[in-house]
Amino acid sequence: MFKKVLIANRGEIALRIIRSCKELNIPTVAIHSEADATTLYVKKADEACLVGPGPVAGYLNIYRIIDLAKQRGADAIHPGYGFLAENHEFAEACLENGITFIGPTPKAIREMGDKIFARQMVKRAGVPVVPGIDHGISSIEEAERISSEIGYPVMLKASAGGGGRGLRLCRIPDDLKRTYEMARSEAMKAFGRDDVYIEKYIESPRHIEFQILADNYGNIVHMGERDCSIQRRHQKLIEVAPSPFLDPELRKKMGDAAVTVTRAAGYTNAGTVEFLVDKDKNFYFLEMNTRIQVEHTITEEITGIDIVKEMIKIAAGENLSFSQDEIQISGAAIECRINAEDPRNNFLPATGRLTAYYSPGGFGVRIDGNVYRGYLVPPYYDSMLAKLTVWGRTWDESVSRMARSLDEFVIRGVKTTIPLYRMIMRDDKFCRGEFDTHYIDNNLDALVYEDENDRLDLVYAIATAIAAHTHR
Ligand code: MV4
Repeated sequence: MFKKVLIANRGEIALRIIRSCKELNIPTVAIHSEADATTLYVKKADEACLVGPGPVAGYLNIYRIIDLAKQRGADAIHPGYGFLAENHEFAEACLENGITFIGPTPKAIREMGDKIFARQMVKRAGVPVVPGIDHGISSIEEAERISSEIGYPVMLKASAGGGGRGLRLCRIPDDLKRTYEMARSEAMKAFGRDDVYIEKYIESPRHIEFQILADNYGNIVHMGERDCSIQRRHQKLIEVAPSPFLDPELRKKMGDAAVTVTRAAGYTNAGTVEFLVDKDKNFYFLEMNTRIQVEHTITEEITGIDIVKEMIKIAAGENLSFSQDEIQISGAAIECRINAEDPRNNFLPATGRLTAYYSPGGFGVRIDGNVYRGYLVPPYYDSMLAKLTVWGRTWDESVSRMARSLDEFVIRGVKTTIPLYRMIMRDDKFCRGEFDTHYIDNNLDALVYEDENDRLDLVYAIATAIAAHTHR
């Protein structure tokens, strides 16, 4: 096992990784910016070092991070999600410096980051992909010819994109004309590569992904699926497991397909195989994520398996300690991402100090966070304050438990997504498990609520006015 693990990340996922390391008796090194210096994960790690410069660049500074690992005697690095997690050059640099990267091989990261390559590979393995072309497009004429063959609407995608970046929906040939060059130059700016491809557009799909674990000896299991359809602008908000939309037969077929993809890719460690599922329950491979994901907690709750711990054990060269038959899906889990955002103002991110923070608890309730009363929400990072995950014996019990937990949750000082989620847990369509990727856009206006923070703002405004008019 490793002597020491450096965590190349911040916030809740850094704390999440520290917790698994503690249970494995592995000392940890946290890295942090100046803005993060006094936050919880830094205190909970055994050692901490400042990585400059600035609030973000340090977390992306490959050679500085590897240097710190060497200085502190860390023989492994966990990248978390975001930042360097899917950077194959970082994984490679770790290896070259004799440090184990806790994740897949650089080759797997690079290959899965190339969406055209992944599509070809998956198709060869016999797993369905969305109807489309399997090579890059080289001209607008070719794009038009292929789109009319596939049939509109189509989606223009950047090969280096993913997670919703570099996408263009084209309903008519004119859309393609207008966006083709723009899509290419945007892809070049964002990813340094401008190859694009085209797929048939799947209307109102569900986004269903399978969690995978694979050791270095060819043992591969899936841990069931997560339904991540409830999102806005490709930011997931609520995830559930298992998906209310899958029956046992489809679950088996998709789980087998996810394992097939993993095997064909020669993939190791933890990963996620994403699918789109259409109204007629056809499923199509979308992409493979080569990292631990934010929403991994719901899979842990329904399987009882600590995914981060498994990642560390696999990276240390251990065999998977369970087979597919030994993974039992039990009950249902829901995760709500508690974001500092105002859903009634276009999900505008909020910054400021948390003047009150009281997190829910009780049976089946789990909080993964890095905030507390007095925490200053900085403007530099994503707006997720905490993840609230609940488990219940049934879907209905987990919905009631999430509603109850959200009612207990108190956060004051910044606007959050909590009031919106309270409404969603009481929405008939959600409660019946009837939602697709358009749920938030289609229902936001109907999900009206009063934010207790607004009432408090009024109280403070009146108090300030009274104070200003009081003669001393
Ligand atoms: C699609 C699609 C419909 N048809 N591809 C968005 C995330 C990225 N991984 C791919 N995405 C989509 N690809 C075809 N051929 C619809 C989406 C999509 C979507 C997918 C999952 C979750 C939310 C979404 C929201 C809008 C579009």
